Amino acid sequence: MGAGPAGLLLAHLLRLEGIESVVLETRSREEIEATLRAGVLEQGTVNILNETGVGERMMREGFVHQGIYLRFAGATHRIDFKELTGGRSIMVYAQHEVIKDLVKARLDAGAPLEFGVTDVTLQDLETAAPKIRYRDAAGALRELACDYVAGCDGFHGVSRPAIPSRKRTEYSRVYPFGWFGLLVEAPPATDELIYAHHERGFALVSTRSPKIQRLYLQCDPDDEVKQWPDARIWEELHARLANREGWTLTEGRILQKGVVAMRSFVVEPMQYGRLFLAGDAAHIVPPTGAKGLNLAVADVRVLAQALTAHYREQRGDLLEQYSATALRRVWRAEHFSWWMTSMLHRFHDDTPFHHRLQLAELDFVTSSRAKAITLAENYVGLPLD
Ligand code: RFL
Ligand code: PHB
Repeated sequence: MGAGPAGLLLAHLLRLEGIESVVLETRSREEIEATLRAGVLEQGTVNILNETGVGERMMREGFVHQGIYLRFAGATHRIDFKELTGGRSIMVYAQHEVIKDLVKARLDAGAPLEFGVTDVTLQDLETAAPKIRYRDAAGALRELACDYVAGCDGFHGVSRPAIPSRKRTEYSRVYPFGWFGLLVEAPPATDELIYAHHERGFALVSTRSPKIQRLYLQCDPDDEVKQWPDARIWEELHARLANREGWTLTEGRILQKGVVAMRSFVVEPMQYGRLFLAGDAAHIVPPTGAKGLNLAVADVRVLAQALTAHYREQRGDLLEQYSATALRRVWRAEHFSWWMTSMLHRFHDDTPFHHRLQLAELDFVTSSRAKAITLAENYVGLPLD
């Protein structure tokens, strides 16, 4: 269920093991290939895409970054991933490009992937013969008889609610701010991402290509795009990214604007009968740590290994352990994302005391090697095994 990174990659990994699956997606191919979301891939994510034959365009068009910048109190400090983690780095390559690569690989292989399905319901999940009922793009009613159902249908999908509420526990935190995301036609302003702490709120400078840059500004979660005319956007960005080093942001034509809500969320367990949840269907992180897509990839890697052990070796133990195995990494990423978010954003109830605590934390992260390693290890991604 779902042709996001989780569903498409799971289907790809299973196909390479000779395990059949059908991918169902409510949206159209055009829509999923055009939705702007994540941009940062961990080393482990990059390795999986390369090892399974879908990394070629990423290696050609993506950017390898060996660090990030933290900017606060008008000064810029580099966190050197390569040096702090023994040579690990990240790849800046847009999520919708990963989606395009995975969709193409699946269609080229002639494997089933249906777009535009509607009225999806899950049946008999607690039995050995679960079913998915849906309407296909032509409007015909269909029923799929399955061995297993992978709920990779994102935070607003039908999989998680298909688990009876008494059988699941949900943990959640909604932040009192959002991110205003922009796509700008301009050359890169920086060689690596800049995460900026400022009393007017957080700002982030990321990139997409030599001609297109991705910028984010902390905003009110209820803000609408019309409240942010271009002049206000540039004024805020320049103020929040101000520095004493002579660096300036390159302005350009704004191609796209949108508001992103910020939340932390986990459901436990990530399994009910023959339904296994993966990715945003099971957990959400605020984007500050760039972990969401990478967690989806880590989940489906564990799930693909467990399903492979089941079909190849008739071993059920890995499937039984799936939720516990995945949740250990999920909670680590939840903590990291919450910590980055808390350190870098302005909160409603901010007091001068709280602001000084954030600066003390940022000062420590950029002066203590141990603390810098903690950030770097988490950002590049902990080992997958
Ligand atoms: P997705 O990508 O939401 O895909 C779920 C798919 O399921 C479909 N669907 C259904 N299909 C069938 N039946 C149904 N009933 C269905 N209901 C829904 C949906 O149409 C959709 O196509 O979930 P998935 O695969 O778990 O992937 C998760 C990631 O998309 C997400 O975690 C990241 O985008 C989060 N994220 C980031 N993650 C990173 O690792 N690095 C980043 O730099 C990063 N930056 C971001 C982000 C998310 C952002 N937004 C917009 C929340 C930046 C932003 C601004
Ligand atoms: C992005 O480029 O979209 C991006 C980068 C880093 C983040 C979140 C999003 O933490």
